[in-house]
Amino acid sequence: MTGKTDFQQTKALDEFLKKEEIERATADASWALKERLAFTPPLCEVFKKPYRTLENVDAYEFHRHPEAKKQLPDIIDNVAQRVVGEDDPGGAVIEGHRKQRNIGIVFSGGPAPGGHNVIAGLFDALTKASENSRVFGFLMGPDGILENNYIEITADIVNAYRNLGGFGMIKTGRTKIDSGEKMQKARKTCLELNLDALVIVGGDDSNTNAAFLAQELYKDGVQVIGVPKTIDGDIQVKDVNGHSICAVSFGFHTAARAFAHNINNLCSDSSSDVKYWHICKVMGRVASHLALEVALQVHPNMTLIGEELADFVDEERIENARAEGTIDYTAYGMTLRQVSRLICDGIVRRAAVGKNYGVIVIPEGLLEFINEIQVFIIKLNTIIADYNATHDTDFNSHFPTLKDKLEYLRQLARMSRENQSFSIWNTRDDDLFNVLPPFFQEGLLTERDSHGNFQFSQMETDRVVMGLVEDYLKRLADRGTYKNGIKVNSYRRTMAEGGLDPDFYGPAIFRNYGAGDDFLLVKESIVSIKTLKQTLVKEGLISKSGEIPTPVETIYKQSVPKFKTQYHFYGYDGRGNDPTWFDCTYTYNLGMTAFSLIANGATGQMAAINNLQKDFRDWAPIGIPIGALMHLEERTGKLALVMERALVDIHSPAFRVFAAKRDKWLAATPGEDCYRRPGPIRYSGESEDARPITLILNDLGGSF
Ligand code: FBP
Repeated sequence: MTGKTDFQQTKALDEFLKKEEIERATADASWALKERLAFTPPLCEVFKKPYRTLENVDAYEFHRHPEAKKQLPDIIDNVAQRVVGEDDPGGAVIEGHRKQRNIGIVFSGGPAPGGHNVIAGLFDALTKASENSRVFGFLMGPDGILENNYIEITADIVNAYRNLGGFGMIKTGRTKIDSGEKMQKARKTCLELNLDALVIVGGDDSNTNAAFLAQELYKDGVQVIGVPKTIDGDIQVKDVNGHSICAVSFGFHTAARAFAHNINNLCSDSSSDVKYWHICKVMGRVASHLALEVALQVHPNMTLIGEELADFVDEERIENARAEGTIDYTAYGMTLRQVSRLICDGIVRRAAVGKNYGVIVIPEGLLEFINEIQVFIIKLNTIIADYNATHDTDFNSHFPTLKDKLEYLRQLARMSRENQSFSIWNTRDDDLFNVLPPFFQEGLLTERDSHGNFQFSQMETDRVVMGLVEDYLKRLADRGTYKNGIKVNSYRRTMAEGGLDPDFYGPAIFRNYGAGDDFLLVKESIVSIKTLKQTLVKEGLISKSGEIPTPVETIYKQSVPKFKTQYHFYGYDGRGNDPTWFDCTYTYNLGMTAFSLIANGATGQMAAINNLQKDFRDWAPIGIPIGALMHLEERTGKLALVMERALVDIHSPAFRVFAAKRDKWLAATPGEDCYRRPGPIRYSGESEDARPITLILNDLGGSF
């Protein structure tokens, strides 16, 4: 009790809150924020000149898909165009720069660190060239274009978001402009706003959209430029001869560094507390680029790379089939069971040297690379898409519970039995599907995104895999092969403290006693107190009615591993992180590149920076023809023309280095783990992490 009235107390608090120190300590704008806003990313050389032209790069060759030629006739012959800095390029180019323009910009898909700097780069370049030009930011992603919902981007708005993560300035969305009706709505908005150009900042699907919009708006004279965004890092462009034109999309480096920093913290905790296996699911809808980069940054004990699992060939099965004169198609690609065995092997090996803890990185898109699951995904994609195309309600609203969905699938299976021409879901599929755990079934039946993609981020990939791991570890424990190694000194001390001779019991209890190893392994036949006693009796160390000596029982109990896990998901946090120096600089120059392409009349091009894998001095802004990157892919159950995604190349130097080092990083040997501290994200200053390690390694080339 203070003896003061409520009124007096409130007044005193009000006075207290007015103190300058309190205002400063609790202000929304932190020092870190102020510093970030004040940072100016360096410019590529070409942007230091007053004007820019475009120079065709004939050295980059592309294979243009016949379907793309048909659907994108006005932009398909575009070639790669390098941006060149000019002091005095002549009238037309100067005019092109100074022209007063209206440019629209939109974010599409998941946020990726650096997006605001694309806007800043575009805004700065545009308003410097012609101060009355205007930039319109479409709100909530492509929906903003369809609904003509936008804000005019001013210097104050840009200045409030420089070098900051997220897409907060204009938000984002996943709507795809994929129908004639939506195209017309988009066209209407562009014409109403009198847009000269539209910049679409997005992933493979959004850049696909950019190409189709460029085609649609070609005759209206509205230029459309794409910008390669996605933390997944799967926009990597090479020409037909393997020349790297765009090494990675923006946002990848920051997300990977954010995940790496946090996962390294887990490595510290795990190797201090020595009782948990930390299971880290890392984003990346399909490709495992983020998982690979995290592995190179942190050296966790195990990292799965989906692309490698898909490439696996079970030689033994092939041989057996060959002997029988048949082909075993199931021998290609790893099964979920085999993946779980691989993880178990690492866990068992580490336990044997006293390390019953560790960190495992599992890529979010792993299941895409597991054959058996892939078949389900494709079939269910088609079933859901067909349902949505022919009914007035969507699949998930009509069948809200798992029971309803399973019943619908059962009906389809019955139909296939009665009518041979209907075969998308047969009774064998139904039987196999019903063996899966309910949460996994639920995951496979979750709503697809608006592009018809399976939403791996909603799927508990890690739990699916680790469920099998836990089951198998139990079996290995029963077989006596999964044991904690006991340090020789610790064994000797425990026995001596109990007044027992270690050498008397050692050979009976351990399979490697006296072999000179640092860790002793209890015999495989000893899997319980009962079997321990049977062994001691058999070896004549105690009588049938005798008691197991307490120190021996203590040692046995220490050898029984308790497998305890903690699950973590690294995705949205890294996606929203403030960008690294690499991404701040990359994106600011991307915005400038987009303007240079527009000022020189380009359309249907993706703004990119060549040589990202090299030192900043070598970075070279470039326009890449999007139409030339298209191929046919299954989407919502049909073949569609889309920009090709890049998967992890398991023959690349980055992957080969990882594969060569992973056994060391498993650290299934006595001694310290090999964890690497990548440190927190920086946005200024040079460091070895100034660009992704994957890019550094791939640039070194090498054939092995
Ligand atoms: P983009 O390809 O749109 O950049 O998004 C990538 C991603 O972050 C994936 O890694 C992840 O699978 C997905 O978005 C998550 O999507 P959502 O935002 O719909 O949860």
